[in-house]
Amino acid sequence: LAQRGATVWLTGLSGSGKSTVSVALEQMMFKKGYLIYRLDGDNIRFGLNSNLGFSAEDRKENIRRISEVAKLMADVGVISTSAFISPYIADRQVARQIHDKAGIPFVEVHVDVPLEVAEKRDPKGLYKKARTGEIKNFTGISDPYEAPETPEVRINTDKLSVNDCAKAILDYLVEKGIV
Ligand code: GGZ
Repeated sequence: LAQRGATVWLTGLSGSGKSTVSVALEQMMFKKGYLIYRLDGDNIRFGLNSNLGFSAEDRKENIRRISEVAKLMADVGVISTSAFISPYIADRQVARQIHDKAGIPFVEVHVDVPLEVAEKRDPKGLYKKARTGEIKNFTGISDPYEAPETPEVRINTDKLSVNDCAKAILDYLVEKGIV
């Protein structure tokens, strides 16, 4: 492989655009010949982490396992994107430490949109259910989201196009010599 592994860690509210941006980034980098793998709820929460829910404890374990998987991928040279709410600063800090210890680049990306915007999008109707109490402990409504203070990259999917958001991440990776 002519590339080295790295982890792009997207954090943000449900409906902020984490998965959408990581799909665009994946396509962009794949076209340039990079080996890149996307981690998201579809391939993690339905598989490896299917025994976990949304309590603080389960979210912590969710993030820890994902971090270890991303680290393993980077060990073999794969760049991975991880698109999970990861609402707690302490849990993201664990993710970063796992990478730091292994000498693997860890790029935290805050997918930053106001709650009102994410709630208005509500693609799966989950915010509506959270408001009525049908879903408990919903991030941003009845559960906390701790925004990163100093992420490597901050993107606002409300102001930039999906492609421009993905491009901003790629530009950062290039600028820092990560890819
Ligand atoms: C937040 C929830 C919840 C609760 C189900 N809180 O928009 P989605 O649907 O596709 O993304 C959300 C996803 C969050 O899973 P993560 O693994 O990213 O969360 S964490 O990092 O906090 O562990 C949402 C859906 O699962 N979902 N219940 N209570 N999101």
